[in-house]
Amino acid sequence: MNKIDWEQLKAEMKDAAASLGIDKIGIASAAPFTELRKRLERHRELGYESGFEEPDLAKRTEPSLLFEDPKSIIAIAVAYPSKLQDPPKSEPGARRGILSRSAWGEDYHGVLRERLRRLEAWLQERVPEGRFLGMVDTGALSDRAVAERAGIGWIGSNCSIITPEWGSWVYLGEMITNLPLPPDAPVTESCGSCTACIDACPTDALVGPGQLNSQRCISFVTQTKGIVSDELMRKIGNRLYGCDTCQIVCPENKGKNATHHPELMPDNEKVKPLLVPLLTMGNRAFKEQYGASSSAWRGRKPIQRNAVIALGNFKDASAIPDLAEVLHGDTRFELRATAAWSLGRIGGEAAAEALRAAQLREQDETVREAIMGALSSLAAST
Ligand code: B12
Ligand code: SF4
Ligand code: SF4
Repeated sequence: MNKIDWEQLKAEMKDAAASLGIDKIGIASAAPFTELRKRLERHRELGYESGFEEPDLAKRTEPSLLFEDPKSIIAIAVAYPSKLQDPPKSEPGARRGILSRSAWGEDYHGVLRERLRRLEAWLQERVPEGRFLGMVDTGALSDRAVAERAGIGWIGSNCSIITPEWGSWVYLGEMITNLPLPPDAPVTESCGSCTACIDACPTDALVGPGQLNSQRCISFVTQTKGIVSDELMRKIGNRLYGCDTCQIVCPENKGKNATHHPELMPDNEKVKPLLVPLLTMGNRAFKEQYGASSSAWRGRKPIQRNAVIALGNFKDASAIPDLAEVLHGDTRFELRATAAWSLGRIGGEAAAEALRAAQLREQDETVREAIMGALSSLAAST
């Protein structure tokens, strides 16, 4: 590989990025992420992890543990849309939930892996001795830390990588390689004195600039499978998967709406669906409607539970019979308990009646508690 002009190859690769379906490429050195290691240790001590991260901190921060003799890391970003065209209205009797923008199009894991394969083939053609290890989200490395080092963008106070070109509406991926590509410099932009995301976070999950307590982050909560606390259920609003609040308020995202990747474009009815039909959706229908989206990775239960919560938060009495149906007939205790909460939140005599009827037949202790909690909150409000 001696005779190769690496600077030249890097420039050609960046020129080829758009033809490979990639919006930005940057190069990071493959040196250990020593500062990140300290941050990750502190993050764990404070109990701020979500549990979705790779648990082995050495693997997260030392590329040489993942790849023999790494020489550089190629970071990529692919931009995604942030706006719906003619979104359907959420109206009384026809309330709708919302999926976060990162789950709008085709599952980005597959899309970015395909982009990395194209990039690998492009490089292999020019350097047959090249070796590559690609990863997107589920790999051990911190995609954001790699992207920051590679000059893709800066780490915003909302934790997201913000690119000067596409804002934070970008997916990230990377490839470790034995090609000694010269590293890029980190971008020089920063958040300055802005604190809009920290101020807007509904649960104060952003405990400081670039520091998140995942356990309080609505995005995380929407992806859990159990029963959610009263406080967090109120704050979920109508979010069915993920949360975009700290990105929507970001001035760096103003006017940023990448619509040039057809497979990442949203289908309005899928990303802002009617809530009631979700309640009774079977596995097959779920796979048909959501199987191709990244929101499906935890199965249908979290999305259905969130639909139940959203109906409660809308306080739309027309949903009472549907929620009563869940409370009486759903086989999953988490769904029944959440339906009890939603009925309590909507209130009124019809909701109370459904709760009392369920109390007579419910056997599960957790659900019984939820029913009693809902009935006493109803009694307190009358
Ligand atoms: C676990 C995880 C989550 C968890 C925890 C998120 C978190 N902030 O820690 C939950 C489920 C909450 C989550 C939510 C989301 N996620 Co997520 N998630 C991940 C995952 C798998 C690991 C992240 C992780 O290790 N977190 C632990 C923290 C401590 O490390 P880190 O975030 O990687 O890096 C931080 C440190 O490097 C630190 N840092 C390092 N140096 C310095 C220096 C200074 C001065 C400061 C202040 C900070 C700092 O800041 C970085 C950014 O937070 C990554 C994929 C991956 N393999 O990296 C995707 C990833 C971070 N998620 C992503 C996305 C899109 C989201 C959501 C926007 C989805 C949504 N709409 O709901 C939200 C955003 C929530 C938020 N405000 O961060 C994208 C981010 C794209 C981008 N532009 O930044 C990633 C990279 C997936 C991908 N490949 O595209 N996610
Ligand atoms: S994703 Fe939502 S809950 Fe999480 S930090 Fe951002 S605004 Fe807060
Ligand atoms: S809202 Fe302001 S502080 Fe937060 S990430 Fe955007 S620019 Fe930075």
